[in-house]
Amino acid sequence: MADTEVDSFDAVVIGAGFAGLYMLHRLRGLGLSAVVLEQGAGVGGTWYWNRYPGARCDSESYYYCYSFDSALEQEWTWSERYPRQPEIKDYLDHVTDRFDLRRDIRFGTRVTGARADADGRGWTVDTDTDTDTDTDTDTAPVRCRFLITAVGCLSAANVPDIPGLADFAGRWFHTGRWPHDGVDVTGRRVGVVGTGSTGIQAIPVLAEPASHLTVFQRTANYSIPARNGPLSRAESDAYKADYPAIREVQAGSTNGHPFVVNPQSALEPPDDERERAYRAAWERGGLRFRASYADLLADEAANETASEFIRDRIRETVEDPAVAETLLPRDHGFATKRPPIDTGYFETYNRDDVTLVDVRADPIEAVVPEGLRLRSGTVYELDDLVFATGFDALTGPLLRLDPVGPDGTSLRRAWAAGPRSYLGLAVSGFPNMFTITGPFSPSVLTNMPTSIEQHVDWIADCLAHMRDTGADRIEADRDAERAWAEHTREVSEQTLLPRAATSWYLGANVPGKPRVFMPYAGGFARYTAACADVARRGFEGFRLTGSPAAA
Ligand code: N01
Repeated sequence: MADTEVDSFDAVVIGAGFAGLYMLHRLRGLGLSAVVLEQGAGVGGTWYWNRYPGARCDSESYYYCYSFDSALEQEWTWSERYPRQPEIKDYLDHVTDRFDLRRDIRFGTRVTGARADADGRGWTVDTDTDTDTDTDTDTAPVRCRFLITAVGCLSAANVPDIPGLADFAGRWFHTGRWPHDGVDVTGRRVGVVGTGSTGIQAIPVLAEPASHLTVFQRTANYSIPARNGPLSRAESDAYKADYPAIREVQAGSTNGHPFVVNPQSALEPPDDERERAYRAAWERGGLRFRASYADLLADEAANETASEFIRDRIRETVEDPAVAETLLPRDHGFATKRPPIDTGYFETYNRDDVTLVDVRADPIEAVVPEGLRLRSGTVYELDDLVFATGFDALTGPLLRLDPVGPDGTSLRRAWAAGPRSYLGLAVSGFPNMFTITGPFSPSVLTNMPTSIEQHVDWIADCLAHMRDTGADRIEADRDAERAWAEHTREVSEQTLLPRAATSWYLGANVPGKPRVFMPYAGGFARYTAACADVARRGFEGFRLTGSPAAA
């Protein structure tokens, strides 16, 4: 295509994961023209890229899915309690075809920049083709009235800047960019750096074929058994019959999960009764453990009861007391960092061919051709090195796009001291731009599809309102944005969440990143009510203006 040809749309959506697909569906419903630009060769977003061994969702399958179409809910049947990556990808492919979305998605198209028009009424989006596809795609810029980012919160891989990586003689991988044709580690010496949700999922699976697995742990973590298993026909049918009630509980919840939190304090019941409650939650498994008591994330003493219960399970499971001791999390309370769930994680350390290395005590100093060298000089010889080191979360994916507002200010400059956003949906200085699950929205503290649907519906309602009122420019007010940032800070400080010093919620995992607690911790239902209120008041806190030409 000639460089001068520029396609123009009402909306450009960046990313074809859960968010981008549903956004496209809603835009079409409004009669707007739209295109989705997607770097990968297929749909899925997170579930396109994260193909590491053991990749599986920590939310249960019956609610880790869309709720917007009841026929879709009824026709799709999940095979396991927690869906594996390929099954979620299959589900999203099914949704894409069922709603005929594919024809408006440009795969293999990476957005390299976006510039607002001087009047703030449109955007020019620059693209490039990516090597991950052999599709011959358009690299000319694309024009649009509205720019909608659906880039996810955990898509910018964080590979630690360890000296010597380029000289490593073996293979190295980041879990979030796992090769699509898989990696055979049979008979090889594998090292895993990182014990977050990803590492905890991957470690037991990698330990099986590897000749030896060495885990480099900087921060010990809590984990609850997933208790995964096949979903029977009867269980699936029961969920399907119950969907209206399930969705109602999710809508009124703190985390977008269909769990009712026990309103009692963990400090109220006698010790033996609390122990029984924790044991029952441990046996049931999964993230629902957090719902055992109301104040687990609000009161340190309450939290310590759950933290110590889990430490006891680690002591009980891991046979070598010295290894168990190293695995005990002591520098943060349970669930103040995102709690992983697992299948056989702590049990893996009972294998003779698995070694745990405490890199808090003896930090990683360099990658050397034969493996990893610690500060003490000890070298661990490795054939494969796996970085399960997480992401530049929430702000990272948006800063990599680095849109530039009408006055020439880039997002990177606007957010130099940390992100600012109104409702997590829009940024002052960046008119006609919406950020699905942006910083200061509940996003990563919730079941993502639930938050995504709420955001997309809100944006669609906003665009319908603009259409109906003749507005063609919308921008968040700086004052409304400041007030929202202050509210976000206040609600987070009512919890223990900001106290976990190494948390990626705070940006602490990326050297030099400003320390700001980024997700909205006031609860999903409270957030939803705030967004609905803003809309009801005519999109209070936004400046909406009509086109001078149309006036
Ligand atoms: O990443 P993480 P993740 N040297 O940042 C360590 C979601 N998720 O990919 O804690 C040594 O949590 C780091 O140590 P520390 C979920 O929301 C969802 O595991 O910073 N170690 C930590 O142990 C999750 O929370 C599913 O001290 C280094 C680990 O690497 C989020 O993704 C499944 C290091 C990174 O843990 C991120 O999880 C999996 C260094 N230089 C993940 N740098 C679902 O089921 C980092 N670490 C939906």
